[in-house]
Amino acid sequence: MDAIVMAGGLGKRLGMGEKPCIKVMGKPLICYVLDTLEESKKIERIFVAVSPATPKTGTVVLNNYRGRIKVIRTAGGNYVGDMVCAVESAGIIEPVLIIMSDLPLISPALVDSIISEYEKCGRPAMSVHVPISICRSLGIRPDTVFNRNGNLIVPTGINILDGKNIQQEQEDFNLILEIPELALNINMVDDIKRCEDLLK
Ligand SMILES: Nc1nc2c(ncn2[C@@H]2O[C@H](COP(=O)(O)OP(=O)(O)O)[C@@H](O)[C@H]2O)c(=O)[nH]1
Ligand SMILES: [Mg+2]
Repeated sequence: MDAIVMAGGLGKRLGMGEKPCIKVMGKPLICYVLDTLEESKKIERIFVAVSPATPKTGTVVLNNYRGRIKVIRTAGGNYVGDMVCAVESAGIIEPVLIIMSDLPLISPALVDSIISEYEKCGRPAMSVHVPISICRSLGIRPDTVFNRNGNLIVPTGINILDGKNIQQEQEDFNLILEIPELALNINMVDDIKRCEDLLK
């Protein structure tokens, strides 16, 4: 399966410039997810969707992953629109993993197990969530919460969609995993410390 890393956000909440390039334990944030994807057995091609808000990120990717990872320039300011544009410009007509650049704790084994769950779920699309209890135990206040049959779940920023119907709404399976590493994305300055503690 191919993967697209979304990396064209404004990073306003963090306020440290281009978020995918900030250093976490000396390494650019986006490199955590890129290294993980390169090590995942089930991932084939990797693309990064940057925007005019993240020019440096494109350079970091091109310099560190010469020829192995492609950079796609999207318009920015519209996550879903940019995602559709990235899938189309990559020419992907199969299921594709869409992941955010600010998830440094995900392991290759976790990516592979998410893809295995997708292969079993029987739906064209799958979105990965954590129960809200995981966020609470880490002291994180989530941006978005959904109520699924009385259970509160939080989207993690990992989706699989069918590339050939990327313009259409797709029937979505909610995969809910009780894995703290999925809950921690870097949005605020405090999240960097939380992350470094878990990486150590
Ligand atoms: N290409 C693209 N990426 C985006 C867009 N919005 C957010 N992203 C990326 O998606 C990830 C998650 O977004 P979020 O945490 O809201 O990022 P923020 O806007 O930079 O705080 C980050 O890696 C962003 O760079 C967008 O409009 N276009
Ligand atoms: Mg985020």
